Amino acid sequence: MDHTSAQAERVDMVIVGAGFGGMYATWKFREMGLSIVSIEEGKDVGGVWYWNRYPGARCDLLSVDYSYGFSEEVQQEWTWSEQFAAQPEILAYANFVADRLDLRKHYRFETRVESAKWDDKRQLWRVRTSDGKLLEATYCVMSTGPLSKPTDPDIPGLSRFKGLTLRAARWPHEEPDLKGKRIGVLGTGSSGMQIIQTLGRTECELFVFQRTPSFTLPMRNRKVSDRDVAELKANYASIRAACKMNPTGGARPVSTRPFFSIPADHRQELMEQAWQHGGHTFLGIFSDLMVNQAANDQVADFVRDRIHDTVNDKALAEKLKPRGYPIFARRPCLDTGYYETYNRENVHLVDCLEDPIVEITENGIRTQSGEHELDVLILATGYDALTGALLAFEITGKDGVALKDKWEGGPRSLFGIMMAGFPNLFMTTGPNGPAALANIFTISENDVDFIAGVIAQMQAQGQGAVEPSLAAEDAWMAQIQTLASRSLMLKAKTWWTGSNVKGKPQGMSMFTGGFHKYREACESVSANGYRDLVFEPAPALETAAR
Ligand code: N01
Repeated sequence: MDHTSAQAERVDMVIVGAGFGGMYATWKFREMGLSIVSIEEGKDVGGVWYWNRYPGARCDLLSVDYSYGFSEEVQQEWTWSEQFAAQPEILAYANFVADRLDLRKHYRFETRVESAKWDDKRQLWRVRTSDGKLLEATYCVMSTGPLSKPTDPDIPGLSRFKGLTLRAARWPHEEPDLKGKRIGVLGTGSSGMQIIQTLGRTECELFVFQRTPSFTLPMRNRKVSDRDVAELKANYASIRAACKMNPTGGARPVSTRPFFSIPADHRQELMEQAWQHGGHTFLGIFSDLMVNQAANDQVADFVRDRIHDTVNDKALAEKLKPRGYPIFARRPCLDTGYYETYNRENVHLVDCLEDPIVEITENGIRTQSGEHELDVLILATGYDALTGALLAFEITGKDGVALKDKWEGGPRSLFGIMMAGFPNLFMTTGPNGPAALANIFTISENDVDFIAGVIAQMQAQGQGAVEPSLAAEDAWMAQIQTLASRSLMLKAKTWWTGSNVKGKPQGMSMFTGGFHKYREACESVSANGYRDLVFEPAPALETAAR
């Protein structure tokens, strides 16, 4: 059914997503006085944490980082119980924020955006949703998240399996009964590892189908003491300020010392200490791990030695050791006893490099050596990341140009926030910002604040449309490419570079220069009077109508 404009609902802004980016956008733009409709496919807030409720789901960023800094009420009233929070606690936090800031009233849940089309004459977006409605909005903010479109593996026969198929990224809200079952886990990235180390300790037979072994570091999670909480709450302002200056956008310190500038015995000591300390500390002890292959090799050897020490069966330890790509060129995982899990008799590794998967059958998975019978198949096979959710519906900009055509060779934008040819359309944690390489909360707050600055500028000057100049977008993309060409990240096959999805443009689209440099680049746009953006005055009629 087509809609005329008379049937459309006119608002200032449509926001897509009820993850942490979308929730902050909803609060911020409401506080600016804009009328808002926020759209979310899930039944409630939480984004990725609403969907990912698989056994052992837990964030591997420190809780202090994985939380908002914009609201003093929220950060003072909420108390994290663990250093690294589990999914139920993160989801409870999302619900707490939604209640405390009264965000739910702006949301239409269980609703998808089906298309968004720019009307250049009227300077607005026409947004069609799955409930058959048409919204007309001056601005659109896409907070669709870098990891929200899960992918199934391209293995023949997936639909033939007669047992229970579960997806990490779409885990049922009613807990399935897995006790005593033969369970196959496909995928050994962050999701798969958490599932394996959790289910491996339960009463079941667990078969891990591993293609590429991942590097993982010990999380060494602990409860947050009352003293820690008091200290944290007293120092939030300075912690948040420090996060903004940090390449990771988080509280973890990052060294400026290159690996080989430190004497060999001291390097070893630093690695031992970081290993014992746990978390991502290890990532921050040398400054050049992602640009110096020789340094990277030595750190990778240190971690491989720990696998050797932990796994009793030394032949099995060899199979679990990641090789052939630099450590940290794939997203590093944090684990709690992952390798120890393989010392249990009920946990079996199927090395799919040595014994490749041929097909999924009615009864399980057939590898070259034979069939592995299963009652349950868990897919932890990752995401069409960074661009997948944005390309899942039609977005059409100026002159009828579709986003999928603009991004045919890979995503292009200014900061992952705005695109030439797509006026008044904004993204948060978009594919050309630091997205997956820095703290998602710090990036989201930065991006929403940047957008708010642009809109305030438009309002002050009576502008109706804004987009970045093509020159500014090109310059930003060139910077991304230059930085990426120096990084070891391109040496691994990973969702960071799009190589996990068939037919997807390959390459590093994210800004690898660190959150602090990204923030400075964003801030320079307002500091130079928004010269990098092209504004169009508002049409007289639309201005008068509002
Ligand atoms: O996905 P992944 P994920 N046959 O893409 C395997 C965040 N996250 O959901 O590498 C066999 O990392 C694939 O094998 P290979 C975090 O940013 C965070 O685990 O292609 N295997 C790989 O092992 C993370 O990086 C948290 O050889 C197949 C796995 O599936 C991101 O989400 C927790 C296959 C996919 O791993 C994604 O993590 C969870 C096939 N045909 C997620 N196809 C925390 O905060 C795919 N695989 C802790």
